[in-house]
Amino acid sequence: MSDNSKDAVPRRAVLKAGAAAGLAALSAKAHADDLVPSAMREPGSPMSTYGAPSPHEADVKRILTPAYPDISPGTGSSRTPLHLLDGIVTPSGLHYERHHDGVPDIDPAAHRLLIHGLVRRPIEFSVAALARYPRVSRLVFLECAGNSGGNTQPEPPQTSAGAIHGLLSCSEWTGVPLRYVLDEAGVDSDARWLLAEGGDASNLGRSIPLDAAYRHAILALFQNGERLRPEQGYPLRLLMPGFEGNLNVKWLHRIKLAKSPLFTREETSKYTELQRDGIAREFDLVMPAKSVVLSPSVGMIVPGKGFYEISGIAWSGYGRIAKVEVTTDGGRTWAAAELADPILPQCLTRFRLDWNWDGKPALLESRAIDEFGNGQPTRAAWMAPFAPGQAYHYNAVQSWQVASDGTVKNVYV
Ligand SMILES: Nc1nc2c(c(=O)[nH]1)N[C@H]1C(S)=C(S)[C@@H](COP(=O)(O)O)O[C@H]1N2
Ligand SMILES: [Mo]
Repeated sequence: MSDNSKDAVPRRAVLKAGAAAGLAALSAKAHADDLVPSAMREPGSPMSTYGAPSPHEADVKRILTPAYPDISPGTGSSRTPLHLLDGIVTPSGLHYERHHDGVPDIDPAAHRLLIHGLVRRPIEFSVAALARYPRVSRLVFLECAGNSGGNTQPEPPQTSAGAIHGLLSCSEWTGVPLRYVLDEAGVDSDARWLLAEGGDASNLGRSIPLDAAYRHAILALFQNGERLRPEQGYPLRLLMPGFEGNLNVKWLHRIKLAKSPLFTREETSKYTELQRDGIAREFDLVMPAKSVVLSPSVGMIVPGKGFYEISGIAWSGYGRIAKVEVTTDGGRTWAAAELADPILPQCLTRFRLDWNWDGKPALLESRAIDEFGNGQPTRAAWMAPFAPGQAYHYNAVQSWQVASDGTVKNVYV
């Protein structure tokens, strides 16, 4: 930890202080009964075939934001409650969802993946045939291009960190490198792009540069050790680590090799970035470096001065996170946060910093830098080139204002 912040404190000082005021001294007249809680007196529940979270954690759930609840209930998204989780892995049941026309019910025995277009021999794979190829596993984040777009609105949304930044999750994905099946089909030398199309009612299709797909794409069959969840594309999805969520086509059923992009609906009417000069950025596909403090964040109350751990996540579509700096005084001083292992490319990285709050108003921010030097702009700098309403790929620094009563607000600085 760098010590250029007046607030940086050695961890052992935190531990010595009992971390927080929460450690009540044991009453001298503690009755013997108190040492044998009721759960120690009766047998517990039996085993279950598939476990579920504790009923005491029922508030830890996705934040639903349907786009058109009446006319198209399957269109919209749900967000991961990032602020209620720790570590870097998103439990599968809390992975964010973004569906353009609902979750299809697909029988894996009937599902096929077609590879065609500029190939020597078009092939159709069953899921079982695909599953016989060698597999790889990668722990990577998935982020919707529209994530954090709420912070482009004129007034800062006073909703939880998950509600603002939770179109973001991280899983271990296991599947077959796309290049194995492309090599089976024999890609023509003049192919430069591929179209990936989903087998859902939205007909979602995206053009992807062949070079990047050949090197990085995975035909994902498993998520966090089990088969994909239906919401995440069961039985087969394309995984493009670090690329905007939309390219990670779910319920994948077709890949067509082509010379140029196909200019599908999703990459023309949406997922382009209109600038003030009238020019739209197209095929801006990699998610930029970003970070957010999750604890404390809006909705939490910092219960008085003393020792706290500031904690959050950082990520970059380009590679590994190299550094995260945190300020508690609105940018006058910055301290390097501790980065928790593992630090993987295109993966969430957990950062932590000990903080001794003096009880005065504090302005908390984090800024991440990845291994290639990509960082985060201020909100004003991020907003400058874009036309009003454009909110894709927002990666500006997030500012949280902690008031002296411990309440936390989202602020633009
Ligand atoms: N077939 C299909 N693929 C899709 C989508 C979709 O609606 N249909 N949504 C896309 C978008 S916009 C995102 S952000 C991610 C979301 O993946 P998730 O629902 O597993 O989080 O899937 C992408 N792939
Ligand atoms: Mo998305």
